[in-house]
Amino acid sequence: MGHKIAVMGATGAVGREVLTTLSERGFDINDITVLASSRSAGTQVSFGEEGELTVQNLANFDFNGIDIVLSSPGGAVSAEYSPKAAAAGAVVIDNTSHFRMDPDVPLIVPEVNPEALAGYKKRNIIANPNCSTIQMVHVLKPLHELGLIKRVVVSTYQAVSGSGKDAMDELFNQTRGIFVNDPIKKECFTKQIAFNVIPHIDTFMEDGYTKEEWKMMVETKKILDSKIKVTATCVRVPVFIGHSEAVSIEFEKEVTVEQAREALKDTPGITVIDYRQDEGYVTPHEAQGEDATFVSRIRVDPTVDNGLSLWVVADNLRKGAALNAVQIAELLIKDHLS
Ligand code: A2P
Ligand code: 11C
Repeated sequence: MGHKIAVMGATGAVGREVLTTLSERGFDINDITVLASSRSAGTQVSFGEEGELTVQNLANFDFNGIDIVLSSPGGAVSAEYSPKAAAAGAVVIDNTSHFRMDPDVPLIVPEVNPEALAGYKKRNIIANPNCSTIQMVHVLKPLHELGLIKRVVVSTYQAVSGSGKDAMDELFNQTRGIFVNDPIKKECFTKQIAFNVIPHIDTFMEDGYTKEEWKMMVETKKILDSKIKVTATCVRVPVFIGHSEAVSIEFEKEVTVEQAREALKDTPGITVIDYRQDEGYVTPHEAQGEDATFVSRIRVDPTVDNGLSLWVVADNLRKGAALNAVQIAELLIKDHLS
């Protein structure tokens, strides 16, 4: 038995993490194909203990016979190839923003809305939410069940890996360049990212929000509850891996800090580390390489009725991308493909 898997964008920051996650979780694989652009066709990527896999050119690949495609080659490439893979009979789990708001494509965080997965048959495509949305809705879900969330105000501190492998190189090269007095090159980011923060992720929209901020608003509604209002400010910070979020939540009913803490502790995949003392909270440095969504700094927001504020950190390449996608694949197999 086992499943025939293709990983699209396998040489990228998320694609490599998908391979690591599949291997670490002992995913039931019969055959695995790794796909990327013609630039890297013929090169190798490592796959756990199993060794190296040779990258194939996505443009020439025939998806017939593939059961599941895990896709992270960027929105434009996914827009072209995910429907082709789906038409050939594969179920595509897409990590780009391209299909997320399509009403015929479920947008899934397994701990939050697993029931929505059944809708995948309309297009054979399932969307993985934006990384900053995933970790937030993971935390909001048990709190919504406690007190009905009305409004969320979130500020993010997002790692450069959210923008891909070239962006990670840009942070490294700028940081090094500043020490050795080399010229600063800006390719992935509009401003210098080394020793700086940039309040601009993805493109600007007409209303002044960025698309990253818009994604947090609309994806939260699609995944959790269309009545929840979200306002977001998304900021890129000079961290390689791990997105952090300062989240203030306004509820219909009172939710105490103790109730929130207990509900979060009981939620699969969430780890609460909240000691109100030096080092009694999680930073991206500790979250890197971990599967959990971490919650710290839970406290009352006294500026609204029924308000709580908290700090959320997760590895954006794992729970924010690869892990969530692999969890969706596991759920798909358990509930629909076996
Ligand atoms: P390649 O390494 O050959 O460029 P990241 O998000 O980290 O930048 O990674 C993007 C991933 O998507 C890489 O695996 C990249 O492959 C792949 N990719 C980018 N453009 C294409 C394309 N036109 N066809 C297939 N894969 C692509
Ligand atoms: C970032 N959240 O940190 C983005 C990356 O919509 O899939 C994911 C972009 C997306 O830059």
